[in-house]
Amino acid sequence: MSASPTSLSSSSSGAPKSSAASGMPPDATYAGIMSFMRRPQTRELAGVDVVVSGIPLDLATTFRPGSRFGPAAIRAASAQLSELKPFPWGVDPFETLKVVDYGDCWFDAHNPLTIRDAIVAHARTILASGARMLTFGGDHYITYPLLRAHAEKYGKPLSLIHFDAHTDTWPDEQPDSLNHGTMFYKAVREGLIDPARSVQVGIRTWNDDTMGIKVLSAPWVHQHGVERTIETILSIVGDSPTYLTFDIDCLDPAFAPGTGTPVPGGLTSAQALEIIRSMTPVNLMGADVVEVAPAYDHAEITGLAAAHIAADLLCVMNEQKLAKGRGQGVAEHFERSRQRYPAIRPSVGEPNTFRLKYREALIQTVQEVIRGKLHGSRHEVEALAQSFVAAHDMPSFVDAVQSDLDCLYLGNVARFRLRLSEYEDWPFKRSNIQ
Ligand SMILES: [Mn+2]
Repeated sequence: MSASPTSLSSSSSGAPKSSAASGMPPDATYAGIMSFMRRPQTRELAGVDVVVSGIPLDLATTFRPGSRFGPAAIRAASAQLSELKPFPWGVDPFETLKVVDYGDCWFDAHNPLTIRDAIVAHARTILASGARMLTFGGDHYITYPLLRAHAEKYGKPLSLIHFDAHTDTWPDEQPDSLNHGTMFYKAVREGLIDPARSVQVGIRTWNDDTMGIKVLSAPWVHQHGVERTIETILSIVGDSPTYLTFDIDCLDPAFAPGTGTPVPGGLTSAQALEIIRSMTPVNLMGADVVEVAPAYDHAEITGLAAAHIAADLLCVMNEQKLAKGRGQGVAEHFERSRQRYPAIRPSVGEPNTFRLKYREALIQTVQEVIRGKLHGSRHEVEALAQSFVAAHDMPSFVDAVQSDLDCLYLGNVARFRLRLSEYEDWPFKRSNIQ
C-alpha cells in the first residue's frame, strides 16, 4: 500500500518533514522522524489551530506502569495515517486545520509534588496561543491538570465526555495525590466539570458513587448500539464547552491490550471510531488520549487504535473549522456532513417530532396488523417494513421498523412496548445543539 508523493501537497525533496503546518508531507510510511501524523515539530504557535503534545507520566498508575512510552507509540503508529486522506472524511484536514507537534511536556519525575503544576503550566502556555490541545498520555492523571488549565481558559464548569472502563471518581481527599483513579472526583469537587452535563462511556468496573455523572456502561452500549450512544452523549453535553478524554482501556483488551488496567467486555475499535466521528456537533475545547502502555502491546494494536482515535478527533476539529468558515451552526453543518458521509449515523439530528411521528405511524400499522393484515411470516414483516418507510417517507428508519416489527413477529410484545416508550422519551433534541 503506498501513495504517490505527487498526490500530496508538499514537496517531494526527501526532506524529513514539511516545514509548513499545512499539506501532507512526502515521507515514506516507515521513514522519517515520528511526529504525530508528520506534523511539523515546533513550539512556534502563531496561527496554529491545534497543538499536539505528549505528557509521558506514569507515576500515578495503580497497576501496570509504562504509559510514559504512550506518546511515542501513538506518534509511531500515526505514520500510516499521514499517507492517505483519512477515512471516511475524504479530505486532507491539514489543508485547513493548522496542526503542529509541540513535543512532550517536561516535568521532574523525581519531585512528584511539582508534576501537577508543571502540566498546568505546559497547558497554560499552549492555550494562551488560542490553539486547542490534543494531548497524549501518559496515565489518566494528566487529565486533571489539563482540566484545570482548560477551565481557567474557557470557564468552569466544563462538560466532560469520558471514554473509559473506569469512572475514575473514587474518593480521594488528598489534594496532592498522584492517582489515576480519582481525577474526576477531584474535578467535580473543584467545580471543574459539571456532572449533570457530563457522560462516561464504556464503564465496566464498580464504583458506589459516580458523583452524579451519567454513565453509559459498556453493556449499555452493547445493548443499545452506537447510534443511541451518540444521541445520548450529544443530548447530555448539548452546546456547553466540553473536554473529551479517551482512556484507551475503554476498548476491549482484544483491541487495546497495551494498557495499564485492562478490563474485558469493552468497546470495539469500530464502535469507538463511529462514536468519535459523530462528535462534530460538540462544542469541543480540547481532548486527550491516554493510558497507552506499549510494553504490553502486541503488533502495535493499541498504538494504532489510539492514533486512529486521535486522527479522527483532528478530523472532527477540522469539520468544525470548515463549518465555522461557512458561517454554519453545528446543526446545519451536521446535516451537510450526514449527506456527505453516509457512515455517519443516518438518524442522528432528527428532531423529537420525527420520532413521535414515527411512533404514531407505527402504532397505526400495528393496529392494522392486529386486524389481520399480517399472518406471521417473516416475508410479510419485511414487506410491511418496506411499505411503511415508503408510505411515511422515512427511508433512514428501515432498520428501526424492521427491528420493531420483528419484536412482534417473534411474539415479544413486552419488548415492542418498551421500544414504543423509548420513542416517546427520546432524549435527543435538535435545539440542544444549536
Ligand atoms: Mn481506565
